[in-house]
Amino acid sequence: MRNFTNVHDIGPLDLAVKEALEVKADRFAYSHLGKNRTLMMIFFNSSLRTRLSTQKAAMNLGMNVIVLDVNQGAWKLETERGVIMDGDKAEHLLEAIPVMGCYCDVIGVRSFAGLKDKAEDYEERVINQFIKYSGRPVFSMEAATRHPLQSFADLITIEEYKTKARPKVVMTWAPHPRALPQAVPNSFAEWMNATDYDFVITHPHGYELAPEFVGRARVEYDQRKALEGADFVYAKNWSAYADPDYGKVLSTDREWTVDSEKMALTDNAFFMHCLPVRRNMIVTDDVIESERSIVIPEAANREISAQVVLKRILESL
Ligand code: AN0
Ligand code: CP
Repeated sequence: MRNFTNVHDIGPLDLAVKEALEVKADRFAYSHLGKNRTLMMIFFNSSLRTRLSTQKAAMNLGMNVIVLDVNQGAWKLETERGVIMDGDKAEHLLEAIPVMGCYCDVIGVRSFAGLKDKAEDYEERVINQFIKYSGRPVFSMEAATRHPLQSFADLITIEEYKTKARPKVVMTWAPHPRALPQAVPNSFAEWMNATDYDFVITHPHGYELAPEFVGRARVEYDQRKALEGADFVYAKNWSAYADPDYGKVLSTDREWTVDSEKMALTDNAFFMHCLPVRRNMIVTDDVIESERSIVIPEAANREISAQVVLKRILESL
């Protein structure tokens, strides 16, 4: 595998999960694979899990790691070609990217959607420029439209906890005060659609995701109805995708918060969230603290998904 930006890059999911469980059982089995190889992680946005888990995964493989927070200490980068650079941006991405490529063997990039220009976001301009100009394998640490390391960890987690061959997985929108990208829900839907699970999406009117991500999922606007009999509840906020409201917060209705009354409608479902989560907006304290909450094991699996991806990239060098 050279680049990793979406579900298709990882190949058959059964094999990917099998490899993940092997890595998890012995995470130092490939500790020579990354010897004298350098991972560079570039963050245009904040992170806790992705930063720590990806660095840990690289260390498990014996890699050296360089982390750059572009907004803390690096020159401000221009991303548009043709701009007369007489403003506050001292360097262009078109020089910065190949320079970064000189100092490493693999590049991870986090660059969220700007949520202003849908076409620009959905063309994935930033990560695609890294792929084009860095000369190195590139993987997404959450790009504008997808967060595949998260979705892969989510899949591993569901496979570990499921008790039915074909569980019912419900992704529910939940309220949040700020406008968030669609990357996590898009990506989760993309990965769930590549399984044979019973997959349902529920959200208020106006929060429809792009049809290419909704795919074969059933969309149910009544959250309570959607949750009936669920085996996994995957909560997430996202901003509107549809025009003319792209990137907007249309509702902060706490009627959509996941609470114990909603969880009681499920088949004793596990509660999942990618984190960071706003308590008592997305989910109540009692649900996230309950025995059925698997948000911590889910986060722990981020190390594993990152390690499988890095392992495969290293194997292809
Ligand atoms: C980000 C998002 O929703 O895409 C990152 C989640 C992993 N969340 C926030 O900005 C709160
Ligand atoms: N879930 C996730 O990607 O978390 P961070 O934003 O903290 O990396």
